[in-house]
Amino acid sequence: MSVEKPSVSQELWTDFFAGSRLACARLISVVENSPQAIPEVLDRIIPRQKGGIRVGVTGPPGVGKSTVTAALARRAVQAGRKVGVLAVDPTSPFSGGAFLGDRVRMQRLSDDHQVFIRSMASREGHGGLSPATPYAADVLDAFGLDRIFIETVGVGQSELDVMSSADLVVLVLQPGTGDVIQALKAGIIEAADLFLVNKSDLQGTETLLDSLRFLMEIGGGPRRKSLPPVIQASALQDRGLDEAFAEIERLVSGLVASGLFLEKRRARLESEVRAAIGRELWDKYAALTNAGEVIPAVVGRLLERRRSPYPYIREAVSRVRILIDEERGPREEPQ
Ligand SMILES: Nc1nc2c(ncn2[C@@H]2O[C@H](COP(=O)(O)OP(=O)(O)OP(=O)(O)O)[C@@H](O)[C@H]2O)c(=O)[nH]1
Ligand SMILES: [Mg+2]
Repeated sequence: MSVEKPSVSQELWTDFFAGSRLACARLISVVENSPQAIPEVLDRIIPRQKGGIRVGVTGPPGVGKSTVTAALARRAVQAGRKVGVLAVDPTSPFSGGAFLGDRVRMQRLSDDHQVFIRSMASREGHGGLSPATPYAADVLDAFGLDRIFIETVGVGQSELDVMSSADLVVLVLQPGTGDVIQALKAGIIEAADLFLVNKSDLQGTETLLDSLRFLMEIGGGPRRKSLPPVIQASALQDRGLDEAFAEIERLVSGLVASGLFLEKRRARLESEVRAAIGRELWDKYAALTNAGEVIPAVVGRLLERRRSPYPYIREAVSRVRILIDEERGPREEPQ
C-alpha cells in the first residue's frame, strides 16, 4: 500500500511546536492553500489546543474594525494574554483605501506587542470554497494563543460563516450608518454579543443608538435571552476601549461559567462533523459512479418540470448502501 506523502514536513512541525512564528505562518499558508491537507493538520494540532477564545470583530466597511481590533489586541496583551489577529480581507473594493493604513498599524502592533497578525483572503466568489479562517484559528490555538481576534466585513455569506465559528462576536458600527445596518446579513445582528458604536466623536451617535434600540425592540426576537450590551467608543481618541475590552472579558467568563460557551462549541462541532461525513460520502460516491454526468440531466428534467429528482436521489442512496456493503467495513460505529 502506498503511503501518501504528508503535506507538512516533520521539520515544520518541530519548529511550530517549538514556538516559531515563521513556522506558524507557514502552517496557516498550508491550510489556506491546500484544503486537502486540512485533515492531516487537524490530526496533529487538535491534541495541542488549549481552548483559545475566538473573538469575531465584524461590521460594515470602514467603521473602524481594524482600529478597534488593534486597540483590543493591545489591551489583551497588557492583560497578559497571548494574542493573534486574523484579518479576513474581503477582496472587495471597500477595503482598498484603508489597507495601507491597516498594514502600518498592524505592523506596529506586531513589532511592539508580539501580536501574531495574519491577513487572509475570503474565498467568496472563488468557486464557493469555504474560507480557511476557522482552521487558521485552530492553528493559532494550537500555537498557544489564548485570544484570537478575527476581523471580517459583515456583508457576505462566507463572513457570516466565519463569524459563526467565533465564540463571541463584536459588531462595530459608526454614526451615519443606520441604513447600512439593513445591508448586514441578518444573522450577524443576531450573532452579535456586543454592539460597539465606534467613531462616537462624530455627529449622529445618538441617532444610531436610537435606531439600535429600536432594532433590538422589534428584532431582538425570541432567540435573544437578553439584549447585548452597547458600548460607545472612539478608537481614534482611544475612548471606550477599556470598557469594551473589560466587557468582552466579562462576557467570556460568563459564557464559560454558564456552560453556554461549551454548548455553542458543541453545536458547531457536531454540525461540522456531520458535514464532513456528508462530504466524504459524496466524494466516495462521486468517484465510484457517473453522478457528475447524471446530476445535470436530472436537474435538466427538473427545470423542464418533467420529473422529480427524488427517484434518482432514492436510487443514489441505495447505491451508496451497496457500495458500503461491498467494502465490508466494520459494522460498529468508530469511537
Ligand atoms: N473619526 C473617527 N475615525 C475613526 C475612528 N476609528 C477609526 N477611524 C478611521 O476610520 C477609517 C477606517 O478605519 P479602519 O479601522 O480601517 O476600518 P475598517 O472597518 O477596518 O475598514 P475595512 O476593513 O476596510 O472595512 C480610518 O481612516 C480610521 O482612522 C474613530 O473612532 N473616529
Ligand atoms: Mg479593516
